Amino acid sequence: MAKDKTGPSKVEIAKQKSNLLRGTIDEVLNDPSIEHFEHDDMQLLKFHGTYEQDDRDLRSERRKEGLGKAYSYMIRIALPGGMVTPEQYRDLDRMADDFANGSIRITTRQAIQYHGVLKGELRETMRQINAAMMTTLAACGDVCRNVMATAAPIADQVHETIRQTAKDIAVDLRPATKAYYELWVDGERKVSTREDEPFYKETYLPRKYKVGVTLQGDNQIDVYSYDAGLIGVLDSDDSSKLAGWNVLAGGGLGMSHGRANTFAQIADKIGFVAIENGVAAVRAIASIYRDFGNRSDRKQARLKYLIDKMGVEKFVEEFKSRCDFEVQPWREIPAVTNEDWMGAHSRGDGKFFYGVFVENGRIVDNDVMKMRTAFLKIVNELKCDVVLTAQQSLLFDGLEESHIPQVEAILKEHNVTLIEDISNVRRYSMACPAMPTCGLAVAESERVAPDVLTDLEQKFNELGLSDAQLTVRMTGCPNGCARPYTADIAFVGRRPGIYHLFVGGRLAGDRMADLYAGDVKIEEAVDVLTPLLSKYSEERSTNECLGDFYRRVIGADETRRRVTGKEEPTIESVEPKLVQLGV
Ligand code: SRM
Ligand code: SF4
Repeated sequence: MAKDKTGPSKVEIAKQKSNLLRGTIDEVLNDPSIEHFEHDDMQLLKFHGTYEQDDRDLRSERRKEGLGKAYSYMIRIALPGGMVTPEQYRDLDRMADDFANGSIRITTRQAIQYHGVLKGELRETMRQINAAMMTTLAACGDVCRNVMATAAPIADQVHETIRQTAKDIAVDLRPATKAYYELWVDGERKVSTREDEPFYKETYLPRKYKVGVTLQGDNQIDVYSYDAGLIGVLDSDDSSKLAGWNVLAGGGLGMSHGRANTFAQIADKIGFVAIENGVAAVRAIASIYRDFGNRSDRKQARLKYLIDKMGVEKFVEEFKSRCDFEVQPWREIPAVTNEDWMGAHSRGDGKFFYGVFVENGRIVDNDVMKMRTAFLKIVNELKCDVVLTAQQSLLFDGLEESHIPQVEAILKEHNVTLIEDISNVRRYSMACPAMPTCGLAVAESERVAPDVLTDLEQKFNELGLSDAQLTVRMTGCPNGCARPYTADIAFVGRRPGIYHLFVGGRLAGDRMADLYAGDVKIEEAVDVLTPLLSKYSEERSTNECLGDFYRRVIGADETRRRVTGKEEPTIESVEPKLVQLGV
């Protein structure tokens, strides 16, 4: 029988009967004979910041041996603006060994993930994370997720306002249920109290709600990709001050292969509000989403689908009706650039910060490079703060100028590559975790991306393109976790070893890429891209990035805002594009 898309989805029902996110999590945690959680609790666990996963490398072997899945848990720690104190970093490092698989993973949204935590240690891990003054509450689930902010720790009023606003939004939209503290922090107390969830109510939001805060011209966080965004607009009379926020809504990058009604989209321009109303604006957008979002079909539940259905004008009308402050028209702002803040920079107050590239966000020691040891040593010796970037890398903050050679010496001593020795192809790259932890992966990502980049690097060098700035991203499925659809080049997993290739986004993150070639074998991907890269090498204009070149030559839409799941070419469809390219 076809699924009824008019009634509440299974997840909605699970939320509704959960007693504000409690479900039977406590009972299952307390019973060591229960190996893993069932559907409803699994959904509720996400709101608490953890996902049940299993090691997909081991599945078939275990099946042959008559064994079930090898369950473990991914834990995500929400850190607004990616800000981490030295004490917290030390705890993060310690817990990676005590409870997880020895790696600390920086996410594309400035959070931290652990993988491989066992059920029996879940409660203690969460308790220790909270004892270290961090939280996993609302890092996942149908709520406002980790709030992003431009990572640049510049010491001025403008950046301070951005950081503070991200923190304020996180606090304002944090769930009120005490279930989290009862389950993970104060384990002795019996789970009994029933309290209100004044904003979210008992079914929370229809789906996840993502928010980012940044400054005009600075799109390091990819602000156009989220459900809601605030872009600080500088005062035209005094550029040391913010005049207010440009407000965005309805971005989102998840879609499903072959589903015509799913799409990845750049956010719409909603209006301009005063600085003191930024948090309320983000809340007002969330409230429209809460009240009108689709609660029957989770594939149609993100805010972008609601806005698409309502139309932007009607959405803005509804938004204004919920704001008890003035909403002015969107203000024109300068074009966006993207600074990744790698290497040494001045904060502007006599102190410095230093950015280190972390490939795919995975802070780990391996046979060649002892990155985790190096980072801990830097934090221990220099007692510096850490800021996680939206490119899965990190900045050591609050350094004296004299510390910079010390940071570099520690990095070198542990074989951590300095930014000047990293190619542009790799420097701006990202890949999602995919196999073996992600239950939704249909292809590899993080584990194959480094080798694909090596091949691309060779091609770029061969073609004299090593100076070109571009972003290359890879995901193991079309959900878009490494934001592939805004990249110059992206690989989006279709099935094992096979990827769709996208081209035509750019570092600025302000438009969508085109599907360039479908169903490409990973080992042939560089060859498929070569005609375009050759032409780019011969005909690019000064500082023209690959995405811009592609759009100019193909005559493609400069401001492309949407990619739909129905774009389903075969490998042959690359041919017409090459003809257009004159190849
Ligand atoms: Fe994501 C689901 C990892 C950023 C869109 N994402 C998942 C899950 C939890 C898989 C699952 O549901 O079982 C992945 C866990 C893998 C693992 O083993 O760790 C996962 N997503 C990630 C991270 C860790 C990727 C990374 O390389 O860092 C990022 C964590 C961010 C964070 O700290 O909160 C991550 N995910 C994103 C982004 C990018 C962003 O937000 O900047 C997107 C696209 C933007 C968006 O949301 O539209 C993204 N993730 C998704 C989706 C598709 C949602 C949709 O609208 O359809 C899913 C699937 C889902 O929710 O059903 C998903
Ligand atoms: Fe998993 Fe797909 Fe996200 Fe990669 S993009 S982490 S494969 S859900």
